[in-house]
Amino acid sequence: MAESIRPGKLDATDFLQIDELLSGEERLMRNTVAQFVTDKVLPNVGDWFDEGFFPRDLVKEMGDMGLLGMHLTGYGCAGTSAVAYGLACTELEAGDSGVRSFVSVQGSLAMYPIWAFGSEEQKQRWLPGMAAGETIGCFGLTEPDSGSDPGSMRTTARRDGDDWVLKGTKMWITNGSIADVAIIWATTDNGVRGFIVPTDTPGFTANTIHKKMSLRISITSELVLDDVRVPSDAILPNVSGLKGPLSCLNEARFGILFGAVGAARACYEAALDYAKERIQFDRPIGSFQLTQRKLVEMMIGVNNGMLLALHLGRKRDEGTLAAEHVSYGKLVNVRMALETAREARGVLGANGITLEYPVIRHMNNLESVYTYEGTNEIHTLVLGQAITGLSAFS
Ligand code: TGC
Ligand code: FAD
Repeated sequence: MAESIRPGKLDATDFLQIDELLSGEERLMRNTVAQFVTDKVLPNVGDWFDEGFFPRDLVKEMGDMGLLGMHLTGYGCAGTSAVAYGLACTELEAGDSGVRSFVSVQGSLAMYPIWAFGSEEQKQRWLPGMAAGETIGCFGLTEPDSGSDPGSMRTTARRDGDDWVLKGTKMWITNGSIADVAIIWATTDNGVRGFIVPTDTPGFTANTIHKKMSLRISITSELVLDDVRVPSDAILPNVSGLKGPLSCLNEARFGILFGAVGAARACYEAALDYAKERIQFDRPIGSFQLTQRKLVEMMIGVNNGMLLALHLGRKRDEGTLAAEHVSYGKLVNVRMALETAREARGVLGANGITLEYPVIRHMNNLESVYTYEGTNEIHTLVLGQAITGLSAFS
């Protein structure tokens, strides 16, 4: 039997010492991304959010660091483990969900379908530039009247000679107005198919969506496809049906279930620091029982969220992760992060509503994260179906 259990001197953030479960290589990579966020994101992110500014200069830097399509192999991609990809998402989202969103969309939603379902020529043509951050991609699945139910999409692709002609509107598309290439999902006579569409193709327009109160450093756009003509080799040859886009979503949702822990951690740490220094009634507010309960709940959420993410990440690397596990992680960790952000906002009092502190920025961002990549309700129904065998989607 080991030595008796004694009180320990524990880290306020990594309370469960989850760091011990990471390899040296994973810790090194995590620390490198954390340093990048500290140096390049945190000093300006409040202003970027205020101004609705996307820091495009970071794209090339993230490419140089191997963060774009990092879990893919070959074609200039870093080929890291799933856990390493997840940990990078945690650190990026501790900076801002918009930075993690860029990386998710570029790597998991734009590069992954080419990597998984594209021809060799398509992979050679697109992936190296995308991995380097020289070519920006976006993913067009959602439409104005087709969100949670992408099977109801109206965008069509019809054959005309050797070409395909795409018509329809995509909505809420991350990176849309800055993308060089769009992965567009459209219905054909043979079901849903994916198309690689250069955004300078005649008939393709991207309109930036303004007045967002969430993900303000991320570009979100409407894409209009007005008889966009692409050659026969623009179609992704190796997948048909909704499982094509839904497989891409598994990859991006995996990044989010790690990423959300980063946003939650940033909010918890801001609240903890504040609670130790803010004096009311002649005492730090952190000395009040009600405040301590809030901080403890946040700390538990962050630690449990990281354990869950790491467990799912290890399963991904072993090849035993199911899509329903990803739904579990996205549902639980995003909900935890949003609850943590709201609680932290309260602990900061009036200061909690300003961009001088990170909390309200994360809180507002997480409202989008709660909705995109499958809403809280959709993932609940995925789990409901998994445990009952009964579908409640419609
Ligand atoms: P259903 O009939 O169940 O399935 C149709 C086909 O798809 C397969 N499938 C999956 N394949 C891979 N991964 C999954 N997770 C899959 N789920 C289902 C299924 O086996 C079937 O294949 P086959 O071969 O039999 O044809 O489909 P359904 O129409 O009932 O829909 C199920 C539902 C509701 C879960 C799905 O539509 C869904 O996930 N809806 C949510 C839509 C969504 O998440 N949209 C996200 C858009 S992209 C985005 O938000 C980017 S945000 C930017 C950022 O990440 O930062
Ligand atoms: P709806 O589907 O209309 O849902 C509205 C409400 O009804 C939700 O609460 C939902 O959970 C609930 N609901 C729907 N169906 C059911 C049901 N069967 N049972 C119970 N409740 C239900 N999409 C892309 O394709 N590419 C992108 O890059 C992208 N980026 C995005 C970026 C941002 C900032 C945002 C906010 C969204 C983005 N999206 C993107 C779109 C996103 O995926 C959708 O918003 C999401 O899938 C939900 O669709 P919806 O907004 O149309 O809501």
